[in-house]
Amino acid sequence: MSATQTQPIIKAREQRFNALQRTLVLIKPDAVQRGLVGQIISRFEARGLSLVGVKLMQLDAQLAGKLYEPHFGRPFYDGLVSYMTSGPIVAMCLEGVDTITVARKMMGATKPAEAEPGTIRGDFAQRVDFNIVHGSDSPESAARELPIFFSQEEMVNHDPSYTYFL
Ligand code: IDP
Ligand code: MG
Repeated sequence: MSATQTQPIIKAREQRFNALQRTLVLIKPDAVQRGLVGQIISRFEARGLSLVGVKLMQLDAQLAGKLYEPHFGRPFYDGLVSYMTSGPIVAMCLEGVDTITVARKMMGATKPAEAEPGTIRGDFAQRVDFNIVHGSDSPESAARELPIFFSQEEMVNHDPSYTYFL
């Protein structure tokens, strides 16, 4: 039997996984400043979530306010907007199976003191007001948040070969 005959037919990614989901993940200004971008992206790549959009950008108060609109009026809101506009961030659109839940679990609890070791916040952060990453918390949030950061054209459909094994 030739090698090619032992290979199962590789169907399109959407056919292999019937529940592909996209989410927004942000690497916040403190993490960019601390040089953690590569390590954070590596974790998502290693988990098999595919990067379909990525950009470095500087948020202004209007854009940060749009992202955190649900938190408007909270005591930490003004500080949160200052934090998010204090330097560049890296915005990512990640795609995979159950991506929203997987990315949130990988990030760990909002308060880093409660985040398990092995999670991004549990390994790299100490304070809730500098908790280094953002991830959409539900399909509804992802649908609201992704267009704030990415146009349709900026999210690139592709099929990384390694996902064949995941
Ligand atoms: P999440 O980022 O884990 O989804 P949320 O409750 O949605 O957490 O809060 C949004 C962001 O607001 C947090 O990631 C953190 O940066 C900030 N934040 C939340 N609670 C506090 C607080 O008590 N003090 C300061 N900042 C906070
Ligand atoms: Mg949230």
